[in-house]
Amino acid sequence: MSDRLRIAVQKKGRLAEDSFAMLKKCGLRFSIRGGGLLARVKNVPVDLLLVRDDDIPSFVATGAADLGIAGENVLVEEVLMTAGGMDAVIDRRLGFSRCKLCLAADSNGPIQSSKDLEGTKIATTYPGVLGKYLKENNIKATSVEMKGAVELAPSINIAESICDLVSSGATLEANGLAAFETILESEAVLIKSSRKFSPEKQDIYDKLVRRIDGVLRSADSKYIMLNAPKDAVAAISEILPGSDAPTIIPLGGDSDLVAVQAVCTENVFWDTLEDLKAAGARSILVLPIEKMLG
Ligand code: PRT
Ligand code: ZN
Repeated sequence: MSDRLRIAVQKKGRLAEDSFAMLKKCGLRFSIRGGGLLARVKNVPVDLLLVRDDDIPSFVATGAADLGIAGENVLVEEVLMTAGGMDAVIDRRLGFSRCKLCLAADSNGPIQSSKDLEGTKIATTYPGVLGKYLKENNIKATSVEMKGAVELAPSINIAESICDLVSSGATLEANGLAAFETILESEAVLIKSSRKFSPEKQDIYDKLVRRIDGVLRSADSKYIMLNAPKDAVAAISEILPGSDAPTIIPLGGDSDLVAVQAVCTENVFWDTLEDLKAAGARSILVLPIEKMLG
């Protein structure tokens, strides 16, 4: 058995580019070319299995892959649609490919809330998640499974409403539809099974997830540098969002001023900068952080 860690990722589609970008930020060097099923990472013992997103949870569950990157929507759907469930769970949320699975209908039609769904037909590519929602909410409606172009279903009288993924909302709007309920919020997730890795694979996994966590943390983190009078440092430290004790450096020449530097792990907004200025901070710089290893 190979001691290379195998990660199933979407070959082509909405998730693919961001999944590759995330792995590259983790320092993995690889190139995706041609129609190959496997891409070998050059500098780390990892192989990428390039597949359709719907297959990723079952590849992880059966051991064809050690890890997978897929939409939470796909994981939840595949688990619900597999008799007896599936040995695949979320290991980490990855923060990209955010979308919502929504119920939507004609913006001027008779269906304006989930109460109006009783006795109607709902078109979807997510019969598992929709079925669970209907059951839990005790709504008797028929789900009509489609493979795509769900947003067209109401206009061609296949169903009165739809249950589909929404990100910007432009597709719904272009089809005269409006979302009236969100039944699942989704983002890309790292998927794992409960099987134990060999010590070699565990080692590769530990290193990889440490880097993923670093990439996730640095995405929102900023490095703040500013000058301030010594007696304003305590007030300024209070305002810095999500930072540990800042580094205080005396400034040559002017004995009253110090330089304050800190890593902020939460978003730094213009409001925060204005608050810092009001507390006495000057020459405030906010810098992006590329990598972080705790
Ligand atoms: O070929 P393969 O099976 O691998 O890909 P696929 O065609 O099944 O999936 P793909 O590439 O379209 O999407 C992959 C994953 O991206 C999904 O499972 C979600 O987790 C995530 N994602 C994020 C989205 C969207 N946003 C999204 N907007 N997936 C699909 N959409 C579609 C939606 O179905 C609708 O048709 O985009 C349209 C709506 O977009 P807006 O921006 O107009 O609202
Ligand atoms: Zn798919």
